[in-house]
Amino acid sequence: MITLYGMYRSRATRNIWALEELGLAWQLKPVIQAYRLEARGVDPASAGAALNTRSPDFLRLSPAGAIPVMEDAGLILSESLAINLYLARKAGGPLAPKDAREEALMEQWALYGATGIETDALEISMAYAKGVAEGAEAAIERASDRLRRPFAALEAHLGAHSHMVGGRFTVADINMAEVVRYAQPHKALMAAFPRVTSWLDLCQARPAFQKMWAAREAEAV
Ligand SMILES: N[C@@H](CCC(=O)N[C@@H](CS)C(=O)NCC(=O)O)C(=O)O
Repeated sequence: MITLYGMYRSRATRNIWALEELGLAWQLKPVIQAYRLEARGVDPASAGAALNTRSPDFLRLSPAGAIPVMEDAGLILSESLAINLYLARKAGGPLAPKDAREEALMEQWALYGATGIETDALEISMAYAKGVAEGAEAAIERASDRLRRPFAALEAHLGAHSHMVGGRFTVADINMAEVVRYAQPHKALMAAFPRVTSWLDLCQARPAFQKMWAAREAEAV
C-alpha cells in the first residue's frame, strides 16, 4: 500500500491523479501546509495543531518540510514530479515509459515543467486564488509574459505530437498538465496557445482527473 502525505489542495493532486490512473492501492495521510493553519489563526507549533509541514514528526520524514511525500515499502520520496515518474515505472503499462528513450523524454519534460514553467504559473494561480487585487494584475502580466516562451515551445511540440511523449497519454502528460494548470485562470494567456489549451482540456476530461478534482474542491481551503 502506497502512502501519500499531503492535502488535495497541494501538489499532491498530481500524484493522486496518477495513482488513480495507474490503479495502484494508496492511502492519504493528511499533512497540511503550515501557512494554511496560520491563515486559520492556528499556531502550527501548538500542541493541538494538525500534522503539518513544520511538525517534527513530518520533518523526520521530509527534512524539506514540503508536501507531497510518498512512502512505498520503505522508500520515502519527495518531489511530486519524481514521485509520479516512480509510480508509473512501478505500475508499468501505457502510462509508463516503454524504454530508456521515453524515460529520458519524460524526465526532460518534467524538469522543463518544474524549472521553466511552474514558478510563473504558480504566481498566476496564487494571484487569482486571492482574487485579482490591484497590484496583482501587473504581477500576473509579468508572469504571463515570461510564460510565453515556454508555452510557445509546448504549442510547437503539440503541433507535431498528440501528447508529450510516445503518441499516447502518459505520466508525462499528467506532470506537464498539472504544472500548466496553474496558469489556466489567465484566459488571455491560454487563448494565445490553442493547442496547449485543447491538450489540457483533454487531459482534464479524464475520469481520474475529474475524481481527484471533485475531492479537491470538497476539501476545506
Ligand atoms: N518541488 C516540490 C515543491 C513542494 C512544495 O513546495 N509544496 C508546498 C505545497 S504545494 C508545501 O508543502 N509548502 C510548505 C509550506 O508552505 O509550509 C514538489 O514538486 O513536490
